[in-house]
Amino acid sequence: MSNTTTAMRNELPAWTALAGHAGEMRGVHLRDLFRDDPGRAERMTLDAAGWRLDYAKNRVTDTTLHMLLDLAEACGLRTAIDAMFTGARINRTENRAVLHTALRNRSGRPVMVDGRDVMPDVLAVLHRMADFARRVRSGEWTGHTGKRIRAVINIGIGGSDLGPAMAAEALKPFSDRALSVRFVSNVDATHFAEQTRGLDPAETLFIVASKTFTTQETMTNAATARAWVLNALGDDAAVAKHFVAVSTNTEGVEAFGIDPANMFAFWEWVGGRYSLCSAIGLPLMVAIGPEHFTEMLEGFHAMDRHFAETPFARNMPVLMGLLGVWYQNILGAETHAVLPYDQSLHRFAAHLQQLDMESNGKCIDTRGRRVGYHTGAVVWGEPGTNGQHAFYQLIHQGTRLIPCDFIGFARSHNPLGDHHAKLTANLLAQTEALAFGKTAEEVRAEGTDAALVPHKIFEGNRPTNTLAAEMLTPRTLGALTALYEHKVFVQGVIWDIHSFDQWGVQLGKVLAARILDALQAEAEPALGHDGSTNAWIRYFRQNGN
Ligand code: G6Q
Repeated sequence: MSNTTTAMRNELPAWTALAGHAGEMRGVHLRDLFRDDPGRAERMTLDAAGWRLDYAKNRVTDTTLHMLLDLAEACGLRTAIDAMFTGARINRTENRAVLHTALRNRSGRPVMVDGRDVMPDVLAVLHRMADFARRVRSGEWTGHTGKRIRAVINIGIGGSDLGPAMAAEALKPFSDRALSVRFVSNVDATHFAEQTRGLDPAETLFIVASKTFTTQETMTNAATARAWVLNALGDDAAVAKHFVAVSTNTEGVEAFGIDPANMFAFWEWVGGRYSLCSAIGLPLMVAIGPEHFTEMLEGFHAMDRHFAETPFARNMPVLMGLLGVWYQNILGAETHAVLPYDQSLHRFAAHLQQLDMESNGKCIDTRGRRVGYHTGAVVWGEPGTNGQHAFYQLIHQGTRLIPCDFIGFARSHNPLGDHHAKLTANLLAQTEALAFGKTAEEVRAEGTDAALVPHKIFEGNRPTNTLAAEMLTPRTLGALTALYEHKVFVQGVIWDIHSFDQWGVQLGKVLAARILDALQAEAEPALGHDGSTNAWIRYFRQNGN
């Protein structure tokens, strides 16, 4: 991220002005804002890449928005956006460009990294992926014994799992139902055992997806998968027909025994959590077909263009990012809920958790200083209406401020009876109730017993964004995912942190090694951990299998 000043972000005049403005906004209720300003809803609604965002039900005035836009300017957001799109090495702690936008660049224009256009490579891999996906889907690609492939299992974790797993669920209506596309990520053998239960190895193809091809979980699951196939088929040559790889590490792929001819490449400038449009999307392409995958890329690209070209005051990712800063940094919120009113998006919050929390879960600014303010929010959510019967109580009447994004669609893929009207009615009713609440007078007017009145009051003034598109399609899913990617980028710039590294994840990858040795040692090992960890190692050694 670029740094325009040596002041820490919360010392910028634009930031301190917002903190002062928060005092003026205390006591201002969304009821007042809507009553005093009939044009508010219309003014605070905008359309981009097939999506409509209504941000009128936020605790902001035009003044608040101007001040947030001033903060964006003061933090150099325009320069930062341009730097990302033009291939500058903005991932400075890893000295890499950040170019997931090149993966879905449909403009025909080159994207240069170190003086070289990356687009020919990007398009060549997409072409190979499409050829492979067609062959698997048509039955031309068979297993070792000549049987048709009926199940495709992606083995990968984190960024090599969550994006395609989320999208494969979201786009089920577009998928070939004769082909089962599954995902194994956890090193817990139960995941592998359950996902392969009932499958015939002769009809199963594995995609081993790992940027580094060294990740413990993925390598363990891949070795187990290879043994599962070879035990059944009894011939090492079967690997060629039952395993393909997605990686940046050709040597690692070869060492595993997969022919590099069956490897789909991507590049160091694609971050794991931003890799859905790269070869990491292969299981999704196999599920929905190359044409639908291309439509998804077009949706991503449309939102990329909107983000890169639209003035900030009408820029959807910029506004959503700034509203998040307002709540997390100025009004004291700690979490952010994402609530899709669509069952197919049931893994969307999980994908966003990684995207947002891995990117912006940082406490050191770009100058190496401990920040004096909060950064990434805790992101969470479940599809409505299920959440309404669970945790919404706390959002309505709890003590915490929880900004929420409500996501809905005008049309359902399953227009059964009045299900969809009821689903939509619930979405709208929730945002209305959260904003406007119910006053003591209204509760009393219902004839409520005086002792119960306080319990039945809803304060309201609980902020929400409402996002809607006509239908959940590859295109709208692409645009929605890009919207959140760019929102996360905006916030990273405002917080002056490195959004594209993940040292905490890297730490996790090495931490377990020493304990694994102790757990597996034949003789009683000398334990050099703290007392608690040593005791647990002994417990698992004594009681485990
Ligand atoms: C994503 C992270 C992380 C990564 C996984 C898998 O941005 O870097 O979640 O995707 O750790 O890594 P590999 O793809 O290298 O196996």
